[in-house]
Amino acid sequence: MHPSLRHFLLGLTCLLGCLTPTRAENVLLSQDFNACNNPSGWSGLTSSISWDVGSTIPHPAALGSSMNGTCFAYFDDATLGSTPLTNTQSLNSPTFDSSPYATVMLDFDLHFRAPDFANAYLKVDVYTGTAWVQVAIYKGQDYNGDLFSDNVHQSIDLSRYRGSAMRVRFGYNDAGAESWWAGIDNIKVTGRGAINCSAAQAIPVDGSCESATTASGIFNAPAMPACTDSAGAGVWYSFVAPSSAVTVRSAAVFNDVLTAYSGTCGALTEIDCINGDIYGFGSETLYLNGLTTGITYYLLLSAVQNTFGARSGQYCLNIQNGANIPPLSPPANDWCANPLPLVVGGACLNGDLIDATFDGLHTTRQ
Ligand SMILES: [Ca+2]
Ligand SMILES: [Ca+2]
Ligand SMILES: [Ca+2]
Repeated sequence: MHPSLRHFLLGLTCLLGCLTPTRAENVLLSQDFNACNNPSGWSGLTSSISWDVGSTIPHPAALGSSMNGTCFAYFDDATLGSTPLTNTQSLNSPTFDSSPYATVMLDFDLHFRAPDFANAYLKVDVYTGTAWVQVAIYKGQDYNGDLFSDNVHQSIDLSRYRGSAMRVRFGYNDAGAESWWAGIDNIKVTGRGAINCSAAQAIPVDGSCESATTASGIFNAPAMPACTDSAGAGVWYSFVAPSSAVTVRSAAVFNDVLTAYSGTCGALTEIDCINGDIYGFGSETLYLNGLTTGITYYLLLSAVQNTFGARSGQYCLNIQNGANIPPLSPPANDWCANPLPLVVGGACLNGDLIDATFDGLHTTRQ
């Protein structure tokens, strides 16, 4: 069997095993409002007609309900009455740096009551460093009921807007009416999959499969890896060698390439690289030997760009202690000397090709 088939099967196994992967996160912004005051760095909480922080809101129709019993940020348009808001009232986050990460996610819990006022809305914007861009809007229905205890978790991909001066804001607009209210809690922005060596994510050896999504068009490496002539969508990881040998395995929706480096980010030395599955049907496995125990090494997972298929996307990566993990386990009839007998007229014979080796003989017609 061609080695690429084995890689494919191993990759498929990894993908299946990656259904509950780890998502080692870098927390770029986190706010739960549990201090019950205006958090440092946030704006839009200081005027009489603004967002506020509390464990419930003043208006009696809210029945003293809370999102989860802790303080949260809210806009209480019911208490403000029928006077229209002059502008969308925004709750603004401080600035954070999301530029080193391929995957940037915004998570928060949302309550929004507005079914009687179809044009009232709550929107979420992100600041790219040069402009505000709307990434979500909620209007025309409750999220997810009348009371603050009726709230929903939201997860929004901000990756395409990454930048060194990112901000998020939550804007409330009453559509010129006496509308209801909105609540926000547990705001978190996380980054995964470093696009620069300097932000490389440290992953444990013998840990779970590390999963994220690469960024199309971004490849920051000192040189083209030796085993390919095409590379993009690179993400960086680091690990500390537990012994002289480890096995690195990746599986991706794109044609992946694995490259290992020693040294430091400013002075990297490529020590090995693999693109054994050159068409990207399966996965890659990189066996590293001759490592120094206790030393940090770097890994670059990148995508071939000049063949068919995806140029970027989701992947899973893990490292195991020891070389050649798992060892080959070919079927009993791997070699011509140990054939399984086929009986003419007999039952269908079942088997598999997993870990079978190639004898080197080709058929004359293909
Ligand atoms: Ca809270
Ligand atoms: Ca109003
Ligand atoms: Ca490949």
